[in-house]
Amino acid sequence: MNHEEAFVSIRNIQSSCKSRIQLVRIPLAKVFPANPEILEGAADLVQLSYLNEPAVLHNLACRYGKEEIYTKAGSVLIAVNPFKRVSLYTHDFVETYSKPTNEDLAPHVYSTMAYAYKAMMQDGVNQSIIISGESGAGKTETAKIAMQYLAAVGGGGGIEKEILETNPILEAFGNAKTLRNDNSSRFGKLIDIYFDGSGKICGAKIETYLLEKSRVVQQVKGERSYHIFYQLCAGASDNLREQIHLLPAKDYLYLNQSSCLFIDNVDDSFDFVAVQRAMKAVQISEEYQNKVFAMLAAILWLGNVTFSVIDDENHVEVDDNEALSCTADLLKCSKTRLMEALTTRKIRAGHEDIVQKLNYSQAVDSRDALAKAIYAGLFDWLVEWINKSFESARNFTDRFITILDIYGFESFVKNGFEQLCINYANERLQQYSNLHLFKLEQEEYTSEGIDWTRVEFKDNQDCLELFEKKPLGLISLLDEECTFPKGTDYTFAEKIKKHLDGTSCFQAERGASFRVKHYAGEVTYETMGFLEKNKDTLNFDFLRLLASCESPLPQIFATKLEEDLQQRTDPSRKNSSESNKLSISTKFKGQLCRLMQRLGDTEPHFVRCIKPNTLQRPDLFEEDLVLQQLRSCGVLEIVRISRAGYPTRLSHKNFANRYGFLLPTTSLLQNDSLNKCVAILHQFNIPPEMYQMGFTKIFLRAGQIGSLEDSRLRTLQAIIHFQKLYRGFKV
Ligand code: AOV
Ligand code: MG
Repeated sequence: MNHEEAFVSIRNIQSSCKSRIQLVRIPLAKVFPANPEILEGAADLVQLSYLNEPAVLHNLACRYGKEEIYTKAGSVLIAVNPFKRVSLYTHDFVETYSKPTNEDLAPHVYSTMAYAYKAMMQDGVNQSIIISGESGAGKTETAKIAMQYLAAVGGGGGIEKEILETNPILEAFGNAKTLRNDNSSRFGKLIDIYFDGSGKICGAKIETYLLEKSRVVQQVKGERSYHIFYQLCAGASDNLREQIHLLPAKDYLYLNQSSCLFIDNVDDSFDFVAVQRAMKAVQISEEYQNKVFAMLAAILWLGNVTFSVIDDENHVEVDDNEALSCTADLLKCSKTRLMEALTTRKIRAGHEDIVQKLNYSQAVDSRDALAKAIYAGLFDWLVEWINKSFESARNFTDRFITILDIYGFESFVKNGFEQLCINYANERLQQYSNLHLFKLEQEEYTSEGIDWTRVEFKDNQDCLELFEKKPLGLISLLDEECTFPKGTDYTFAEKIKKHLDGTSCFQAERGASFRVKHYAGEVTYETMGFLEKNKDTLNFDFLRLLASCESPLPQIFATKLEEDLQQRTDPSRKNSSESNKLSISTKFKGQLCRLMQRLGDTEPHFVRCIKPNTLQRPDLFEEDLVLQQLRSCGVLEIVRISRAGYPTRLSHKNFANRYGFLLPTTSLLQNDSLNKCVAILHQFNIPPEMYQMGFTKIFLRAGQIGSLEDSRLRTLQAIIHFQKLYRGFKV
């Protein structure tokens, strides 16, 4: 054997962990030490003697084969999607994890939640659960499991059931089948669950982020629109069907164009019953439910509205057919006004309105814009309603645990504005995790003068700057192009190529495409539709039309109308850049920024979901796919930092106060906190490699505080016992 090569017995990892031995010749540089068998399937990657990529993969694969889908990586919980029911969520599990115990319990979402709940109750610090991972990795399921745990330990008042019922509603209206995930979230969600002083759930508040509206009118082959449409078409009662002129899903253009009407193992009509039940649980009466369904039907009928060209300039009129009558009837608006709004546009010239006729493609776009606006309005209305129903109870407390579940990183063959926004949100979240897991940690060591070997991590600041930099970032340049009357998707592509080519993370591509190097992989975006989607202008006439309808939506549109009117008429805003309505991307940037600030006021817990295969199949662990995800979120680095780090830290004063009374009376003469700390460490034989003394704080390695706490508890119990005896003696 020469120096460069080694014969290695390769264990062919099967999901069951059974090994098959095979001899192969490979370069020495590619050989990594394996961990002793006793560490096979370790519950915390921190325990591994050898920390290398194959070892981590092997460990996760072993656990996955045993249906142990959760593994700790230091402070982060890794959850590998089982794509099948696993028996980890029974009542017994809730019991086990919610009881105080000294035992080391297996990693679980429940243990993360139990820790957060305890910290919130004991220390009064609000907590956040930040769930990340690619599309289909299991974020939404994890969020639901987390909510179910909280409902189990903090339930009893009944409100927890209502809170859980928000899930089927929001999933029906905000999730859809994509090529990556049969139940993909197309909006971001932050839910605060509020608790009273006794730890009981007393309310909730939901905030949603940028719903993918374009899906309502268009989907790529093999994907679907929002679940609720198919559920309605499949599950509506005969009575309702008649009331809202409903046809089967296959007869609506908005649903049949992607040649995908069903999802394997999903019964839409069964799910419709569940959604109706859930709506009832959050006090949406049957009457109102039917109004919501009527709006959905209106959207579907609107999609079937057709136009005929009437002159050489391609101008159109609306075909007066069933689709048009049904739409007008369901929206409760006049047919003539609807026809007018669909085929003309009023433009303000000086003090006069000029009516411009629309050509075929403009008319189709305006029809689709109306459908999208109604759907987005309906979604907002639902969220607002749900929030109102929890409002009164929430007022009595400011103690909460918040759970973040956004859309995961996406990369398709074709990626558009939606993917750009989704992936931008993921970059923000990635930076937030980095900040907490690496930056702040290391900064504290430095500022406290702790002897420390830095752990390098992949910073994604460059990529965020590519998006956010002013004036030459993607968002600013897009906004700028949107204000140019002659700006098109193509001129936008030219512009970003001119200004951004050569910057790291950006690469010009052929035609109107560009490529971004994201923390989770490279994605090529096509700029088609960027300007329209970013502007998101709804024809003013539509707003007025909708505000005049007698449907349940006018409330929302009336507010929008007012805002819009104000923006257009407020002279103080004229000619300033704010006079234009904020674009979608700029609004989203602001929302994400506020989200990060809100999370910043909480103690965060990170759950990283991993997708083991792209086929959404159980018992299939594709190593390359998993490895790429582990790399992108820096799992190895997280483990390194946890291993080298000192997770427990207390100020000298707190440490001295908490454990000082355990010292023999002679040492108590020390009145300086630092000296007391040193005396305590000596008294309890804590070896020097297990702690470091900072300028103001003492840093302890994992596990060290446990024995001190045990002694403290035992001594306190003895004191109480003694006091009782003493009192008994006196009486
Ligand atoms: P995501 O939220 O991360 O994707 P989901 O939570 O929707 O992914 O998970 C996708 C599918 O994986 C689910 O529909 C389940 O079938 C399965 N799954 C995930 N976690 C579990 C679990 N703990 N037990 C059983 N099955 C599970 V996206 O919303 O696309 O980013 O935008
Ligand atoms: Mg999801």
